[in-house]
Amino acid sequence: MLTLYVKTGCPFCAKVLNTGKELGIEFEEKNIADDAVATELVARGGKRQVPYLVDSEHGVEMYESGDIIAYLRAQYPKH
Ligand SMILES: N[C@@H](CCC(=O)N[C@@H](CS)C(=O)NCC(=O)O)C(=O)O
Repeated sequence: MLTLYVKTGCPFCAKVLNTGKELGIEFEEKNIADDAVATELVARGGKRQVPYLVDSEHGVEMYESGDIIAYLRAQYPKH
């Protein structure tokens, strides 16, 4: 399962979501507009910054849109 923490209007999040669309990946999106989600993100990753990816299948979690996109392309290439 792939979870992506996002924020409405965040261009870095949009870049990751567009790459996901291109690769045919579905994310569970969690929006930090909800304070409980923002608190969950900080507890999980250590800071309030989106996008933040959680790939529970592979035990991978990361910030930084460029790193997330590179990871998705490597781990989930389009078939
Ligand atoms: N270098 C980061 C920049 C991410 C960034 O600046 N995210 C902003 C939203 S666009 C953020 O998390 N701001 C904190 C907040 O909105 O609370 C990336 O490429 O992912």
